Amino acid sequence: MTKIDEKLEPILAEVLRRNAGETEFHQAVIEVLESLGRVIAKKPYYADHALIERLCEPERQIIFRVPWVDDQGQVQINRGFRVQFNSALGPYKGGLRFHPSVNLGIIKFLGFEQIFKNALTGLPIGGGKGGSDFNPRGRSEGEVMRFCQSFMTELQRHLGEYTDVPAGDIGVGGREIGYLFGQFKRLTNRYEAGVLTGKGLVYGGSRARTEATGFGATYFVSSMLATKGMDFDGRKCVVSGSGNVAIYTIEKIRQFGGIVIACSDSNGYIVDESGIDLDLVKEIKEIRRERISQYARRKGNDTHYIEGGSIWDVPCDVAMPSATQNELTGKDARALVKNGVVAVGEGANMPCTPDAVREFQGAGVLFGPGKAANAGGVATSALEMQQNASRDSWSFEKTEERLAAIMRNIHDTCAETAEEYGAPGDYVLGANIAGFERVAAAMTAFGVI
Ligand code: NDP
Ligand code: 2IT
Repeated sequence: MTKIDEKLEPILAEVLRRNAGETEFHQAVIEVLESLGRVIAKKPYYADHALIERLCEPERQIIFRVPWVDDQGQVQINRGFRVQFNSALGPYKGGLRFHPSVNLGIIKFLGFEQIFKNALTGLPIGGGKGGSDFNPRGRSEGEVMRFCQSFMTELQRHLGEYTDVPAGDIGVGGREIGYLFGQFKRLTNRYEAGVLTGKGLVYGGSRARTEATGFGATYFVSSMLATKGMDFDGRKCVVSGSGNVAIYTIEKIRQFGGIVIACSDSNGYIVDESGIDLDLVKEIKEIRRERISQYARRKGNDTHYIEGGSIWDVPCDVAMPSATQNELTGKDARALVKNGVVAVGEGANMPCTPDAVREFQGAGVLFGPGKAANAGGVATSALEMQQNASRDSWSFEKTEERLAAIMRNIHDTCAETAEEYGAPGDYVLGANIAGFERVAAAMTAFGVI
């Protein structure tokens, strides 16, 4: 187990004490602090003026009531969150998650990760995250719309293209962004397109934003494979989830010649040895909003649906966890290693437990952490902001080219930083340190704020 540097121990103790019970937030902070020992050994001034303590404390945390009326006329109450974590590099930027599991600790872990991820993109965006414990599953169009309107009625006073720019995450896709933008525009009487990203193409969205996270994660893994003289061609891949990130990961892997044989949702997973039929997944998930079990029912014969169980028991060369945090445990990692996995790229945020990451790194498996591997989504959000600011709209090709270049750059920066700090091949360390150094340099310039 990596040890926290003794200078950082009291900082961690204070984070744990002050944010009691927020286990995912603790997990995210511990991972970053484990990497920072090497930075402050070389550049001790980054520990001055309580810089690291300030980095671990959000600049602002907003929690609000979201009342709305369901189709039966009953009043429902949810809780809304926005954690504006760090604005050293630009306006707070990060998604909104609507899922019943959402609580302050989860939003804080996501916001904290977002600081370093956004810094790695090299684009001018700070870190934030928000969401609600609202469960969109089984809700009608009208209920989702009324919820989004009520949520934005409060949130709008905290947003702005130079202040805070939300986007989607779990449970928030194009439909929800449309309702949120509509309500923002109505309440403020401003067509401020740069206040949200992930918008529809007809009202200021960017081409390739929908695809960006999955495409970007696949580019990142492709760069990792290339360092070992390997590529995706002919390789068996497993991608967990079947939402936005998973779908476009599957699409890009297929374009690169790989074969995705399994994907999942929170109920179970499907295995299709002949390669997942992506059009069918898109129809089931994006249009009909049904369960992934429908895939096996519709496809028949050679396809299996396994209720519960672990998708990581399916032997593969490349694994891309793209559903949610802590979905891949140490036991799952051991199964993957035993079955010969060569690369793991985190499409989701923190999907691998610390135990799992240790297993992969110990076994010499190429491991791309989420804050680097899945940064293509937020990077393309920043490109959407750029297009909005210049009232321009780029082609798909131009936008994807920019995305591919950004992902290559993130890969190389992580690899070079890991090398510079004496841990070649450790993308976790490389990502944490490279992200930190950018944010820390700006925070230092601003003095104590
Ligand atoms: P979606 O809502 O589109 O899809 C989420 C998928 O993950 C669904 O298949 C869902 O299954 C599954 N899932 C969600 N929660 C759980 C859970 N508790 N247990 C098991 N499966 C679960 O979300 P996205 O694809 O946008 O997000 C997936 C991950 O990628 C998240 O970690 C998100 O933070 C991260 N991410 C997203 C980005 C984006 O641009 N959208 C950018 C970078 C990272 P079910 O339908 O059964 O709930
Ligand atoms: O986790 C993430 O990076 C996202 N959900 C995307 C955030 C964004 O602002 O595009």
